[in-house]
Amino acid sequence: MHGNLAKRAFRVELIKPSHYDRDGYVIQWMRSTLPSNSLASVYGLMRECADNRVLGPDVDIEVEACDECNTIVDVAAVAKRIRAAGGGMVGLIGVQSNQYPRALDLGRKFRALGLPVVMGGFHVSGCIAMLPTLPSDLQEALDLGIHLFAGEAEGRMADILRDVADGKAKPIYNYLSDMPEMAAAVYPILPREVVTRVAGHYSSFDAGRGCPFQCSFCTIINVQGRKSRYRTPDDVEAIVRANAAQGITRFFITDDNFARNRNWEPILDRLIELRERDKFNIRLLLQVDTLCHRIPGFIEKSARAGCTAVFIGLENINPESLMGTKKRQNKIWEYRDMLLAWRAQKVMTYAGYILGFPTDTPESIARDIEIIKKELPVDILEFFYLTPLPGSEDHKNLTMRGVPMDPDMNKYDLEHACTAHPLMSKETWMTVYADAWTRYYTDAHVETIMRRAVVSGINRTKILDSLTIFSGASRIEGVHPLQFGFLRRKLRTQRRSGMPVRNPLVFYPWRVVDFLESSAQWLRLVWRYRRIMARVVADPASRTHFDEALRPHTAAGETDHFVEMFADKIPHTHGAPARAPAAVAS
Ligand code: B12
Ligand code: SF4
Repeated sequence: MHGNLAKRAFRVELIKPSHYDRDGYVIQWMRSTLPSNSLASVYGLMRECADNRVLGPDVDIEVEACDECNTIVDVAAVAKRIRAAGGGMVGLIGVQSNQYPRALDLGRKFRALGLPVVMGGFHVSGCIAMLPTLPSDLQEALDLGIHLFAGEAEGRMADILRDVADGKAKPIYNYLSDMPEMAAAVYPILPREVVTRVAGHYSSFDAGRGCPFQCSFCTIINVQGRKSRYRTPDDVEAIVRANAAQGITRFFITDDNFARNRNWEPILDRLIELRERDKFNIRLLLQVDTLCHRIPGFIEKSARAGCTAVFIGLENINPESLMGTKKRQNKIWEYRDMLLAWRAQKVMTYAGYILGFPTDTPESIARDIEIIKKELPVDILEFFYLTPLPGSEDHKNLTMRGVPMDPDMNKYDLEHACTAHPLMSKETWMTVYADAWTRYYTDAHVETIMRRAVVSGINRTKILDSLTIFSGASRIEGVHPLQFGFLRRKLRTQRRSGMPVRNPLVFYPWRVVDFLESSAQWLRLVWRYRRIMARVVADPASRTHFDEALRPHTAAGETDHFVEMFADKIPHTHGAPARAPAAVAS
């Protein structure tokens, strides 16, 4: 068709940067455990530009995507491919604050080779949305000639590509005040060879953006807004069909709060249809809030649509802490019923728990974790430091007040103390964080979780794998389970700028010992947990297992220990239980 035209190519290399571990090596694996939806979103947009030949009928736009969490970035090879095509650009995709130093290191290398670089993601968007002036790290990128993109790229990508191809790209593209509609927007997609680098072959899409709540530690509401924007059931069906055509039917729906997606029901109805009528073997991972059980039919339909696991923003069980961060929607007296509702549908629950609220002390945290173990039927608990993430109200307030915060963005991964705590020293806070994993994942409690899973009919392999990963990732690999993968890679030459590349004679022996030590620890953990599971499965009592956490609160006349514990801290809001404070609160 275009036979008479002299063909040219423009090559777009999309890289989702990872970040550095404490030794300065890039955190990357043979297989990562979670997909990058930012990468899928930008890839989808670039593919559309390629299909529409936005640089002219004679220009083939070639697009390649890589997630650095599971793929090594070879800077020289990328540059060679772009040069061989006759031109192109590097896109640094979905760069979070903790990934910013790594993104800048990569950007610096590509700029030194004379390639155009465009960077987008939450660090750029969050800083530009919330701070009165450009922070020095963003200025550093501009000084290197990196172009910054703030806001959402749906409907904007063609303009950017044309600007870059014409050598007229602007230093900053700021679309923060103009959020695109999501209905009929181009959807996230990745080629099969990129998806299969994620264990379990999970792909992803966001069924909507925006959250109505106002948590002060959250960046999302300041970048994507508080109004619910959502995809249509037709779009969601198109996403499922496009992925299924390449053999992918597992999805992480990345809405921060799918329960507040105003279109949740038609979307789930369509997924149910695809599953039950058209026999697509859909599996879903969702993120929801603690009030989702109040939405009639939400949990049941999620399960019918293929949901096998949910991430829930529990955050804390102390009402004082929740109020302090404006997380007013979290009603602790409803946590158990909410968790039981998911359990009734055989859905596994992961709950995030934040450590370091202003009133937290080592004693209160230890007490609260013990309460959770006894009172809440949650499967997996994951811990985070309360962190002033750039883009959040907390970060803005601390910046305006001149409160010191750690200048190293690599640490803003929710696994480091980035600012002072009013009651705990940094060292104490760090000990509390490390202890939290040990305190929750005791063998005794792991066994209880397995017994609860067996009696509730939750998939045993899934619970065993999740317990192993969440129990071991932080303690063995020194990374949060959300950043975990299988078979850690550490490249001698890919070290953080400013840290010396070690001599091979020093590096390789160190790495061998390092690898053997962690492998031995993993083998021990896997073996131990498998034995516990075998014991639980063989025990007939497991099939009738019952404990306090499995008792519904709604049972008439039951004493609610969990609520009593915090009775004096529960605000008198609508629907809150009015109870006398516990006589002794230890
Ligand atoms: C899904 C998700 C994950 C997934 C997958 C990561 C991913 N990025 O897809 C997982 C579970 C792995 C994850 C992990 C973490 N996450 Co996360 N994650 C999200 C979540 C909920 C959705 C991401 C998404 O798909 N957004 C939709 C896309 C389309 O938006 P986007 O990334 O901004 O991209 C758009 C624009 O920015 C722009 N754009 C982006 N890049 C580029 C590049 C170019 C060249 C151009 C032109 C445009 C462009 O175009 C895109 C389309 O509009 C966000 C919150 C949110 N609502 O975004 C948090 C979020 C990004 N995560 C966050 C954090 C802190 C983390 C963790 C560090 C901590 C944690 N344990 O949760 C880890 C880090 C580990 C890791 N390796 O990523 C923070 C980052 C805040 C910040 N200032 O850095 C966020 C904002 C949530 C929050 N708590 O505030 N996360
Ligand atoms: S519920 Fe989640 S997404 Fe919504 S404001 Fe709070 S932290 Fe942000």
